[in-house]
Amino acid sequence: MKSLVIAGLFASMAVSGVFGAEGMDTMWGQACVKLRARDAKRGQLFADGNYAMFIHWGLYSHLANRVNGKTYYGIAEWIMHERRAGIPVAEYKQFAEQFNPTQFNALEIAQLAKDAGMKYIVITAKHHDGFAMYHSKADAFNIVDATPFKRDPMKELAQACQTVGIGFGFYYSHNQDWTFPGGSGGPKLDENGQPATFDDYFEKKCLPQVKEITSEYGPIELVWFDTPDKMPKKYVRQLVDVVHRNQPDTLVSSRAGHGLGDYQTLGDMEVPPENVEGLWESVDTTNDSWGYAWYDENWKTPKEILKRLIACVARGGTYMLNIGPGGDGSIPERAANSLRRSGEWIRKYPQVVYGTDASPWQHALPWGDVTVRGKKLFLSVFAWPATGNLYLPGLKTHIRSARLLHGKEAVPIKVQSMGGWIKLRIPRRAPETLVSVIELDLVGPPQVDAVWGIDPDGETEISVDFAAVKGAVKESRRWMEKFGEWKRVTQVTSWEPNGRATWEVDVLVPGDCQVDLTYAGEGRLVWGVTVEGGQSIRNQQNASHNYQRFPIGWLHFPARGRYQVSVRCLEGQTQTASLKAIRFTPIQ
Ligand code: FHN
Repeated sequence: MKSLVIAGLFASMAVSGVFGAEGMDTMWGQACVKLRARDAKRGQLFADGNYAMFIHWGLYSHLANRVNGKTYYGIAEWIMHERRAGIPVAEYKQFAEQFNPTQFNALEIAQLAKDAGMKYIVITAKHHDGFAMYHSKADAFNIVDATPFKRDPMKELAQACQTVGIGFGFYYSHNQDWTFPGGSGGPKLDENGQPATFDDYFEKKCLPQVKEITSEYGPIELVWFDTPDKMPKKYVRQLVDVVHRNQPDTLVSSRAGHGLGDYQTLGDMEVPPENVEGLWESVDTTNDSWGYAWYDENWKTPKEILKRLIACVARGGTYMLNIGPGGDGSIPERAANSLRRSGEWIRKYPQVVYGTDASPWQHALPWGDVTVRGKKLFLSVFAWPATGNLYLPGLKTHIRSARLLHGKEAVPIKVQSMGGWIKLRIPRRAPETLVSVIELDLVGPPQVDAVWGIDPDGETEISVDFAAVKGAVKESRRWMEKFGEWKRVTQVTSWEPNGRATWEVDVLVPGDCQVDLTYAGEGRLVWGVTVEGGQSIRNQQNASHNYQRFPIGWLHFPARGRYQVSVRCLEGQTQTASLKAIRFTPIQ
């Protein structure tokens, strides 16, 4: 259903390093990709299945982020790297002798993905540590030749995916290989003490292995290359050609590098605030790490999984959610439970997720999000208003009918049009504990005025992504919360004396609103908020190095209609003050 005409240019705002840009994101490569008409068949995978399972599983899973009794916090598959435990190559390789994942059960994993509502699995054939999780003839550092396990779990999983009827694909670290001489980050000398080049690694290991994974495991939906960094284009070209030659219907991730991928992968763990054009995916994980970390119990709840999945689908993309099986091959039970529970919901409301188009509002709404199928809108309500009203701003197309869904049952609900808004009369209690769904049947394809409306009954938070900025700098910023755990925001910073961020908002119910600002900064800051042609307020509040919400005061909207609301940073360390969002809460 999604358009295959790709613009594919990733928003190229500056990536600033206020908290210390740690560089890993720069390894993701040029994200600009263009799906060509001849690739339309490949693009179909994303059009039909917006949800997939990512699996990081390797020798690192056996270490689980603990070496010699010391725990390392961050993404566990990097444990051997010098920025983590710094395990010498020979020592790391020896761990293979202890790696015996006897609890691995391919059918159980494939069935879990299916129960979760996922349409295909992408698993690490080889991560940066160079250890192949399949039987590679090109290099003996693999799970069949180097461990007591002796089985090829990738053969078993490829088969299991066919059995349960989902797709299968491989992750392959093509540039970084920390154990093979000449690989990026790998030993500089070969086994004979001779200097090793990237070409050696490429010819002896990388290219033959990519040939293996694309020719010995049946049909592959996707090959997910990662962190191309400075890998020369000629190598990437060869790999992409091999994939397409061996598997003409296979998609290649943009992290192949040099714009040679078929579709765009956003930054790790990134759910974009605005619709993104073209064919894209977001990759995320069920806790904080990709690979198994013994301490990591920070699981996403079933509701959080659904919110992030629906947000990606509503922004026009695909969501791939990771699990990290343990060193024994078992799936962490809490991850499995969250996936199953969210999967039950998807089975009840498949029309919300699969084969849908992006929200015509282009962004989330205060209470949830919207997906589209032809003339039908699906309103996924994450925060059910207890007032009995749900407000929808800016819908211009006439509604033929509105129904509150409860599985296969549907209860008609009343619709009232007022001042360009729709008011839906809903029960005070949500029918679903996770996410309730309202279906709107329209007389034609949805036409929407995508201006932000201030919800009369709840909180409306609007990020600076949607603000026009003058005399200050709007920039995208990424940082690692823990090693490898990426966060991204858009912020407005470096305020000049007249600098301002301005939002257009639509007000349905006149009156007072509490205004809060979310920002980071230093010391105390004085902020001003002004309604053009109306009231101005100002206040001094503290600041924190991390984004926090602070109350500013009450602001008056005298009548129904459109307003320009501007924020300025008036006093204090205005150069480092970094505004993330404004929030309006009508005073009842
Ligand atoms: O370095 C890898 C990381 O270990 C993990 O595989 C993620 C998944 O997107 N990709 C790289 C960092 O972006």
